[in-house]
Amino acid sequence: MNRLVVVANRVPNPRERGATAGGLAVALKDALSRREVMWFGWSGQVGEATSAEVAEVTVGRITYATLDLGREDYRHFYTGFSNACLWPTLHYRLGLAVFSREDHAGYRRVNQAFAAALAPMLRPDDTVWVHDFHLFPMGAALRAQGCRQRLGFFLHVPFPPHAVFCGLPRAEELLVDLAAYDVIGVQTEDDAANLRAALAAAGEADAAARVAAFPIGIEAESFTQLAEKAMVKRETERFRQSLVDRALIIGVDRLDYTKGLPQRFCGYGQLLARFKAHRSKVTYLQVAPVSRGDVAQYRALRRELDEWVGRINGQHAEPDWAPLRYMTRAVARPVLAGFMRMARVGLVTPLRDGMNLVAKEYVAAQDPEDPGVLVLSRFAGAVAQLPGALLVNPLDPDEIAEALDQALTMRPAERKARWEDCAVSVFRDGARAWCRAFLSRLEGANDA
Ligand code: ADQ
Repeated sequence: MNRLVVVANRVPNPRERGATAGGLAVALKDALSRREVMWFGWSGQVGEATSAEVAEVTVGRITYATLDLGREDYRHFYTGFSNACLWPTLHYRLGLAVFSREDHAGYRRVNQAFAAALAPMLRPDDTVWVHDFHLFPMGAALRAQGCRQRLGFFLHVPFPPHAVFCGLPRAEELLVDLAAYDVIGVQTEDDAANLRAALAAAGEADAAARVAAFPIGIEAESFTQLAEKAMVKRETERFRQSLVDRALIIGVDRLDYTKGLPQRFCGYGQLLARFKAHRSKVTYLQVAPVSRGDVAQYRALRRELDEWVGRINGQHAEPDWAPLRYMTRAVARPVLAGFMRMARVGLVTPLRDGMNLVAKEYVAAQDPEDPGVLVLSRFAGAVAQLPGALLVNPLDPDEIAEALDQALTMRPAERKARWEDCAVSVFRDGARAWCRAFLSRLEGANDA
């Protein structure tokens, strides 16, 4: 089988495997176990200047090929254009986007540098799979280097309606860049329709035909096992004891403004204010490790959340009960899986989300005989695969409160039926199916 070259902004640390690995490494596990793979991208290190030499480490059949980013490139490419401009735009939040020509130039420069470093390493029959919004121009930059390999692209985040996207300065350039790929994958049919319309408007009607939705999944069976194993861990037992029979609501997110955390806290406050029977009977644990702390909006969000936590606990706590427990430290995945299994409610309310794998992980973590209820934002890509969830508009705190009340008081038979409706797709359309569907489209593409 020919080699697969995965290009992503961050390359995982070769030492982090198995239960500790997260994100893309889990999603790609099937491909990584079946064929020779080169994983190419940023090392996660920042130095004086972006490295001219690629560092290579080979573990088994996987080669990790990385570059360090220079301080200026990190600031303009990563923090600036990728995180402060593209991220909000793609999540429909044009008003939060901060554009500067320096950032934009840095973004293009790093994509060029990555392509120039990768091109000489490619074999003629490699399949190249580029991931996410940091690397829109990578395919076009590789083509400019003379690369004729199959090039696929997958966008992990939403693609907004054209009227939003074209508000971004130089948006059309990115669409022309995308046309260099043989397959352009997105998470949902809505994203696909939006991207097709944008490509057509940019005069790239041919490329519009190469857009398809490939909803990403999780490795559900392994997550269930992780959750089961966690039940006998000391951390789980300690946590269970601390709840003293109170129902648990759990939220697990990166600390990001797309995840709707202030709105969620507000909704929980409404539950305590309006449905008084739950007072002293429920505990909400929110785990939200700090991410992108060097972007101003993320620092502001952190302060806002600190205030919310103080307000809710201040207003509703009893001497022997704190309604909201909030952690900005990371919790290890194997421990988190157990917390999810213990939770009567999984609360997932992003304002926009490409997919949201936490929602699927919550379903996989449940005990099928006594499952909890998923309360899910209608604006998460995962909605299409989770028909048993209670859907909410995250901007309406009363709707969140009502859904929480419904979940907390739901009879076991309904909980089970709803969970089964969600479990079908979570277990069937997993990471492996996603990976295979994308690669078979890409590898079939040039053979046709
Ligand atoms: P994220 O925005 O990071 O991902 P999400 O899909 O919810 O969002 O999570 C990805 C992974 O990170 C999951 O395995 C999850 O368990 C883990 N994670 C999230 N919060 C965590 C926490 N507090 N502690 C430990 N682990 C945590 C982007 C897009 C999503 C898309 C994914 C995959 O924004 O829309 O679903 O990529 O394509």
